[in-house]
Amino acid sequence: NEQQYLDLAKTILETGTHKSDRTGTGTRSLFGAQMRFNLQEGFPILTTKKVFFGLIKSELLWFLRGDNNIRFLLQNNNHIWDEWAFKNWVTSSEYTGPDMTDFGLRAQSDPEFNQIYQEQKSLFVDKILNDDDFMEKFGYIGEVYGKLWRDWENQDPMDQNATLHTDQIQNLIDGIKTTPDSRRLIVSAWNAGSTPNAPLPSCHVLSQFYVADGKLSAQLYQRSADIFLGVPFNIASYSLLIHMIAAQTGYAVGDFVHTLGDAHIYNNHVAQIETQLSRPMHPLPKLWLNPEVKSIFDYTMDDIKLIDYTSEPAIKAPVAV
Ligand code: THF
Repeated sequence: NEQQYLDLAKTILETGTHKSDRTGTGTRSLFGAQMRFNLQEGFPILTTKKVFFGLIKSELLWFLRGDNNIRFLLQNNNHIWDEWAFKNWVTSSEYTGPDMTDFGLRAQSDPEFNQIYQEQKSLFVDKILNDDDFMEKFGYIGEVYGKLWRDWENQDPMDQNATLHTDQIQNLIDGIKTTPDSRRLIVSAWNAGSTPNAPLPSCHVLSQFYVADGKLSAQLYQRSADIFLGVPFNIASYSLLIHMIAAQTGYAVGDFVHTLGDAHIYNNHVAQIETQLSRPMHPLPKLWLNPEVKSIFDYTMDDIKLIDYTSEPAIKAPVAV
């Protein structure tokens, strides 16, 4: 439950190594940690701060569509991936607007720049929503999650001229139904040939599903874990995925095991997490899934609901780009 998250955050604050990072923000970091959430005890969304479940739903539905273009997210008012597509745009030769070098860092320290940046970003968002050619070219976030989950492409080792297309989610569902004891119920979001060139290579790299005692569990290996902003989303997202797959394969829900590689708290999230650590927890909500939905790929926003979610207020923090 939530206490494990709070304990981990406290351990990183107290014992984490001061470590610089790609974004130039600076972190306290610890390598290797694990949390285990028993999904029978309630739905593990944090209650010590408000976590926006609508954003988690639309992001997961976006992955399940096999969609790697942010337009769907924008149509659902979800802006958590904007920065990555925006980065592609402003570093392309077609961009002729004001200089956006290091926009993530500069937006935090320079209010004048931040205004120009916000303007450019909202122009960008409008264009992704309304211009199909622009969307095709600059809404794409690379060979990560959705694309790899639903349509992993590789050359057929038996036939040089053929390309294989693999739907890992369909294979996972079929595998759970036909061979629940299998130790190969794996979904990979890391294609060594292409993923490292994405604007942001997948953070949740690999998950394994497991069936025992009539319950479906899953473990995620996450290579890089932004404890304050990302991890609360990742916990809820994978727990929701387990619920959905369990519903589609006829199992009850078991555990979500969350294994972290570089588990870090950004220096500009320290005050926020300290506030959070001082707050009380609330009882966990329950998840409702529409029982009429007969395929993992048919869920819509309205088919997924949290019941009785009460939490402490949201806490704002800048996302490192
Ligand atoms: N980049 C970084 N630095 N951390 C991440 O966790 C992360 N992600 C995804 C891609 N890049 C990342 C995006 N996931 C928020 C939450 C999840 C994200 C990105 C941002 C966020 O800012 N959440 C706010 C609310 C935002 C809003 O209302 O629009 C929050 O308070 O929770 C790891 O998957």
